[in-house]
Amino acid sequence: MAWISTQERQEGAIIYRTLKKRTNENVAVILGVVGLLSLVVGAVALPVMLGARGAATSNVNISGFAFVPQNLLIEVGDTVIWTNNDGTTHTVTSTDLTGELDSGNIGNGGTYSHVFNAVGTFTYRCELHTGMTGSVSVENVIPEFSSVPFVFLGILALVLGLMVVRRRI
Ligand SMILES: [Cu+2]
Repeated sequence: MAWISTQERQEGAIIYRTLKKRTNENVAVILGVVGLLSLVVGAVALPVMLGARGAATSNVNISGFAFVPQNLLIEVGDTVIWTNNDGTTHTVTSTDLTGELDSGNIGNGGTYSHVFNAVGTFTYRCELHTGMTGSVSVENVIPEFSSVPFVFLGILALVLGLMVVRRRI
């Protein structure tokens, strides 16, 4: 083992403390920057997420004694418009317990529209031609982009940064 003088030992301790302090300063700065950036992304993303998807409209064509498409998948708040393109009168009438759909008679060229505000599968048929059946499946709106992880990450990084600073860098 090499002999180390007291002076060298003190110098070594000072260098060590300085390096540690600099490292902590850098870590705090990086965490602070990550935190602020994440909060900015989160703040920008939130309104984008909320406004990204307005209610949509889907169409069902009543043609050739059939609902086309027969099974429709939509999201909550969407509107469905049935248009009767047959020469014959048809109806859009619920066959499930919800009774959600009750168009009455729809003549040639007539339409029936309905807004779906509940999640679930809604089955229906034409009361005049009961072999004509269809369904509308309504699912929850899936956010295309969530700001939640960014806000979470931002707060976490800022808190960690503050903890590093608090430890007297
Ligand atoms: Cu019919």
